Amino acid sequence: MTDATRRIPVITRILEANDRVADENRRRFAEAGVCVVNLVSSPGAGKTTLLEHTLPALRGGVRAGVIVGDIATTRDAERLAVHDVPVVQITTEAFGGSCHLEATTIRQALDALDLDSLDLLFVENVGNLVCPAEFDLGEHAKVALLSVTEGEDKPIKYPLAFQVAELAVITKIDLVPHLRYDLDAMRAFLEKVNPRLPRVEMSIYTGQGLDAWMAWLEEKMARAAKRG
Ligand SMILES: Nc1nc2c(ncn2[C@@H]2O[C@H](COP(=O)(O)OP(=O)(O)O)[C@@H](O)[C@H]2O)c(=O)[nH]1
Ligand SMILES: [Mg+2]
Repeated sequence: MTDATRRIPVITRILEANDRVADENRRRFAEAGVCVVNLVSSPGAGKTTLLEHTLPALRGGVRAGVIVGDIATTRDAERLAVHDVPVVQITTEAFGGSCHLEATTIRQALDALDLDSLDLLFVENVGNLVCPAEFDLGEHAKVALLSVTEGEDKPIKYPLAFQVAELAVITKIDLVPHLRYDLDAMRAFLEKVNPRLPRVEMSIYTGQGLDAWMAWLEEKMARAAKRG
């Protein structure tokens, strides 16, 4: 047996253990009536920026909270805490600098949150388009962000992130005129890896796509509430 073949059963066991805790998290979210949205992307695609603009735009008394994962620093939590919502920062440095959040890390973070007082909980995952896609946290939906500065081909290079996601947010659309970027090629690559994936093309700075994103969130929350 090679090292590589020996590693596969170990990874399977890790994922199975993760899934058990994810189911437990899912039950807790359902009991508390909170909708959980997990944002996944490469570093710098715009997850924190999107949350900075989403939190003040929430209407109808929606009570939101955020769990932020990073390898080091509490910078994102500090950026988000000014919006007067509960923010829990997880720095994975303490767990060997893990490149993703796992269901057990979320379970731990929940100790610092009053779930019953929330309607919507965002998870900003560690910046990485690979591992976060593999781990179920018990969330209602994963959202994959992809910025135009990363190139058109990332959906076919990192297909899993776009296959497990329920929405793709293409960020920094305002930068397209400054790049040699083929929007149609990116759209075709996304279509190839997941033909059913809805897409919002967004610019925080022009406001493009923000209404569509807020509408998607509202629908997701309504559906989560119905499921109970
Ligand atoms: N031009 C442009 N820049 C953006 C947009 N969204 C985010 N950014 C910039 O992208 C950089 C990284 O954003 P950040 O939210 O920290 O990314 P994160 O690592 O995914 O949380 C920041 O300098 C943001 O200002 C956008 O729509 N257009
Ligand atoms: Mg961030």
